[in-house]
Parts: sequence; structure tokens; C-alpha cells
Amino acid sequence: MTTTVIKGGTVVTADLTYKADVKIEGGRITEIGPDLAGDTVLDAAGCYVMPGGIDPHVHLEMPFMGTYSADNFESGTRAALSGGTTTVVDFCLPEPGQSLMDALKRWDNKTAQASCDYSFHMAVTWWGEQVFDDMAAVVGRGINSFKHFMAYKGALMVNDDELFASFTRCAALGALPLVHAENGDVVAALQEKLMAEGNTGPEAHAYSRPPEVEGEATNRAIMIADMAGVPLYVVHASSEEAHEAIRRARQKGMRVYGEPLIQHLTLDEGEYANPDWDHAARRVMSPPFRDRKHQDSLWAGLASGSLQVVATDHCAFTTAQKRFGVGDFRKIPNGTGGLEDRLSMLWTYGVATGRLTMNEFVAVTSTNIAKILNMYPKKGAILVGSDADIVVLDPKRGKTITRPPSSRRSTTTSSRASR
Ligand code: DUC
Ligand code: ZN
Ligand code: ZN
Ligand code: ZN
Repeated sequence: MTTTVIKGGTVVTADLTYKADVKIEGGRITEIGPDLAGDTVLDAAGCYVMPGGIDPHVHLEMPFMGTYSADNFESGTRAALSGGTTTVVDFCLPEPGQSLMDALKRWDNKTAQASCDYSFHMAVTWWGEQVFDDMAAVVGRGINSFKHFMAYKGALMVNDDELFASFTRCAALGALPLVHAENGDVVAALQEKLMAEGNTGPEAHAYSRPPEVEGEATNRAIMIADMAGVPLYVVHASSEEAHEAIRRARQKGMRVYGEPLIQHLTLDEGEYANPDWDHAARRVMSPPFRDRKHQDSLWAGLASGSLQVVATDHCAFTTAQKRFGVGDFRKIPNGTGGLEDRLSMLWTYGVATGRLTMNEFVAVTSTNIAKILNMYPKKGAILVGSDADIVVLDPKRGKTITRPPSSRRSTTTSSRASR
């Protein structure tokens, strides 16, 4: 078998930074050390050699809000690879009444064109005996994480009795429940009120989902998980209220994990104040972007370890799809992209600004989620025997992403203390 050596670079893992060559054979790392030889030699002098990124939260070709998210497994995984993400985890979404295994067949059929590694979480979108039984079969397929939506009333949302039943089932199966934590009843009521008052534009999307809606649901999910005796993973934690709930639970010794998105770390609510409808609508996602105080809380959580993972919730829609919601913000498909840019954005706004160390960068983009999802040390590590899913990052040739001038000033920027 031919061998490849990544030569002269600095290996950066979640724990260590050291100079070494890395030898690869048959898709695995076979040797790490000085002066290695191989059939192909890749010059990594001046570069960092890190475990490939894992994005545990993507929606590729997802049926949602009357349409399908625009990136499929072909374009989405290509974007992932070109940005240094070598594994993505998508969400299999059964329709109401559909068996989980039937939904999984449908999701299996979507992946033929995938060019990076992938896995699935299973969503529990309804509850019944069939779901209870299917959950064991899903775990038998190697899928050990179950997502629950506490929002999207009348569509994906499950109620507290269903949450408790499913979390209890997860506990019995040794599986990990995930939650999209927003109070869907309150969101629906606020949406109606805003529409009745004539607030129909994209900014009303943010007004309908204030941080309290997220904080309440995060606390509730944590308490329900505690009663069911199961760990909990909170996807797209976007606010200080959600972070506080997670932090408090962890201080009490509970295994609760929090996942901020790169979008919430770098974009704020001022995006919705942009007078260009398309600009604001392209940024409509749930939870919405927040003011800077929430961003600072999320960055602090990543540095201190109370938050563990940076993901994207990649769920891209075209401008034409976003325009379904002209005149009614409730119909704007929720979602933004990020799969290609997560690592470079986190490097630029995290490592280069001193908010995160390089080792923390590796931890939150790869190693921590590999451990949480039982992929470690096959993934998330530079170790002999690990998959050769490797990113070579050249800090001198960083990708530069700037905001368009029209969005540079936000309503909250001026009040932010300079760092
Ligand atoms: N939020 C989004 O913005 N899009 C996909 C699903 C979700 O929860
Ligand atoms: Zn969600
Ligand atoms: Zn999502
Ligand atoms: Zn691989």
C-alpha cells in the first residue's frame, strides 16, 4: 500500500502542540515522529496539522417549511471538505406517524454523492409504541443520538410528556438525547401577536424568539433529562440564558453539553435591522442572532469549558426560497449556511483574537464532539490508528471573510466595550 507523509508541520491536538511528521497508509495514521519517509510527501512547514473538523449539526436536503434545504450531500460535503471539515452529522427526520427505520432508509438514499465521512442523528418528531420499538433498532444501526424539537409547533415539536418518555427510553438504551430548546407555544403566540400588529418583516422573526424563550426551554429540558436519568446535549445554544442553565447543571454534576454555532458567535441581531429585506431574511434562523452580550457569554463558555462544541446547523436556502416569507415572516424558511467557513471563521475570530487557544480550537471543532458521540479516537485525534482525517492549516494563508459594508454597522456595535 502506498504511504503519504505530512512533513515538517506542527501537530496540534486538544492537549498537545509539537513538531512531528505524520505518516498515513490505507486511510489511517500509522506513524508519528521525526524524519519519516513515504511514497508521497506533503510539505507542511510552517503549518498546523490538526484532526479534521467534525460538524455534528447539518441539514442537507432537509424537507422543511414547505421546501428542501438547498445543499444536498454532494454540495454540502464538498463545502465541508474545502473548509477543513471531514465528518458531518445530519438529522434524519421522520414524518409524523412514519417509522424511524423507514425514515432512515430515505436518508440512506440521499448520501451516494457524499465526499466526506458522515453519520446521522435520529429525530423523535412524534411518540408512540412504534417509535419506542424503533429506537432500539436505530441504536442497533449504530445511531445513538436522538434529537427533539421543543419548537416548530404543529410540525416537528414534541410536548413534555413525549420528551420525558423519549428521554427515559434513551436512558434505557444508553443513548444521548439532543434538544432544540425554544418554548414553541410561546413562540407561536408571539408570532401571532406580531403579525396582528403588522410586524411582518424578517426582524419580527427575532422578536418572536427572545432569549427567555430559549432559557426556559433549556432549563426545562435539563430538568426532564435529570428526572429521566440521562445526559443531555443542547444544540445551538445561543444565549446567556441557555448557557447559564447548562453551566449550572454541569456545576451540579450533570452531564449536559452545549453547542454554540459559529454564526451566533460572529453575527449579531443588527443583521435584522438591515433595510434590505433579502439581507435580513437570509439571516433568519432559529434561534435568531442575539446582541453582543450573548456572544461574549458564548465565547467565555468555550474558553472555560462550560460549552463544548462549535457547530453550524448548516441549513442553506436560496434567496428565492427565503422570499416565500415576503409579507409573513413565519414563512421564511429558517436556516443559514456555514459548513465551509466554520473553521476559518473560528480561527479568525477565536484563535487570532486570543479568545481561544489552538488546542481549545481543536477541542471545540473536533475532539470534544468525537468523545460525546463515541467516535473518539477514530475521529478527533492525531494518534497512531486514528482515521487520517487531517486538516493542514497554514496560518499565513488564512481565508479572509469580511462582512459586506452594508452590514458592518449594527445597532449594538457602538455600545460594545472594546476588548
Ligand atoms: N433552525 C434553523 O434555523 N434551521 C433548521 C432547523 C432549526 O432548528
Ligand atoms: Zn434546531
Ligand atoms: Zn438544526
Ligand atoms: Zn475519514
